Amino acid sequence: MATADLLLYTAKICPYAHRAELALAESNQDFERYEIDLQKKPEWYESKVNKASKVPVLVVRNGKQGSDAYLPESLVVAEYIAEAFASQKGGEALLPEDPLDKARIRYVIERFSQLFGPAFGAAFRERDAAAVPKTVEALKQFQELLPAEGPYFLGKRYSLAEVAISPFVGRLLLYASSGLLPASDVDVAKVVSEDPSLKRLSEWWSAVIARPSWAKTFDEATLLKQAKGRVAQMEEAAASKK
Ligand SMILES: N[C@@H](CCC(=O)N[C@@H](CS)C(=O)NCC(=O)O)C(=O)O
Repeated sequence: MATADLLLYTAKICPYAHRAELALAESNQDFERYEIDLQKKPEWYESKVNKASKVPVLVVRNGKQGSDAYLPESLVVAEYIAEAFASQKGGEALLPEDPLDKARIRYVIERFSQLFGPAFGAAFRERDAAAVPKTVEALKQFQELLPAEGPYFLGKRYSLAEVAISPFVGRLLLYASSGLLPASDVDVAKVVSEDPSLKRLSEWWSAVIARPSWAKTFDEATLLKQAKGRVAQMEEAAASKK
């Protein structure tokens, strides 16, 4: 497919939606962006766009037989973008051809979710201070999957692994350095950037955020504004339960 008419339902706060935006940026695809306010979703969103009522959803307009295709689920969307627009307009092919490399990438993404997801969810959404150091422990374990020769999971080649994982690491570091995680003795941002035990992860991280796709998609000001609103709401809910 040479070009496509694409619409993305997305939200800056959402790391899953960020995966889709990164994949589009890396593939140099233009698209129309529709920001969904997750605190006040439009009433038509669930019935017209996604029965699961989540972002992201990529709409591929005028696809087969002239109809629009609605693709939910961030990894489905990111893989579609990777395959449909591989290395077009000078963009990076996000999925390797080799089946073994492809399988490795998928495993790394799955393992990251297993290790990092519960700790991050407990720290940010459940406001559990004890989970903050667990996010660092998760990153340490996860770091072991990075090859010695980097900077990326596939060595010199940026791939779907970075697309899928970096949105979560970015949010952890931003929230930690902006006081949006529960108070903890562990300074997450400092540990990740300075602690020798996370040297390899830090090298990976520096390479990811140096890419134009990161600057293009990581809107820190909007993200912080949305995240602050979300934290206020979660803390209010937690206080009313006490
Ligand atoms: N498994 C989904 C998860 C997407 C997801 O959880 N999105 C959240 C925002 S980060 C959402 O839209 N939640 C609905 C809501 O907040 O009402 C994916 O990978 O796309």
